[in-house]
Amino acid sequence: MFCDVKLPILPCSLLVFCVLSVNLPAADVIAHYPFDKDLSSIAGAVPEMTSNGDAHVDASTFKFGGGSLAMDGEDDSAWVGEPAFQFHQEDFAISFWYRRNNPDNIFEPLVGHGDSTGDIGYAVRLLPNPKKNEPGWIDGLLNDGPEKGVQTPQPLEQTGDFQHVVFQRREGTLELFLNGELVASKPGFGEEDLGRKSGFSYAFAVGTRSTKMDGSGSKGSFNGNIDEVWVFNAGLTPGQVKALKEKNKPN
Ligand SMILES: [Ca+2]
Ligand SMILES: [Ca+2]
Repeated sequence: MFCDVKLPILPCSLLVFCVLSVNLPAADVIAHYPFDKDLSSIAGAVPEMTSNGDAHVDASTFKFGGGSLAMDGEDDSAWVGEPAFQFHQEDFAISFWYRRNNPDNIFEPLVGHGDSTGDIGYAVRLLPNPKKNEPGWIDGLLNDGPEKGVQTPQPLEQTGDFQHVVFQRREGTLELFLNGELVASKPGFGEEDLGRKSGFSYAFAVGTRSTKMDGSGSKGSFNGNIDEVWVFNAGLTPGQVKALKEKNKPN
């Protein structure tokens, strides 16, 4: 129970409400970036993100709590260089909302840690579909390995509405949830080490990938809005995923 955990670092009533109602294990929350006012996490002892380019918190575009992270697709991103986001063989979960600005059938990075760098990291991104009249893919993967991921078709209405995505490893199985429903899973990844490349360290980044701890090396940029980014060092139950989707929408 949250009250037994006693996390005095959670000042926001939104998080308290969410942790209470979703029954998330608060000790497993590494960060929650609501992007309501700024680039601060309201959970976990992690530093504020830094924005690159024109990326900014836009309070006018999103109803959840008052703001979201807005990016224009050209050199925009936000990142935080913090070891807590580097996983190895443990379970983890990433939860967020995204909305695209245009329906281009192109690659766009969403959220991740050191993607496109080989044996390090995890990522969720949008992939184009070679068949022009069919939707592209939402792709969650480990260590930049195409065979180490799970995919689902992008919703057709994604330029108008925010979509909720959870990508996680739970008891060694990769799982992808779209709008609260489990849409793809693949077992057998409990041994996959996400930090094997010694000497390389990467930041957790939103809207780009391959960003190093000092913010350099960023590749690609998302064109749209991202909101309510959560990172856990544990997998979530289907009920917790659904509750996050339903409850992390304050008026
Ligand atoms: Ca928000
Ligand atoms: Ca820009």
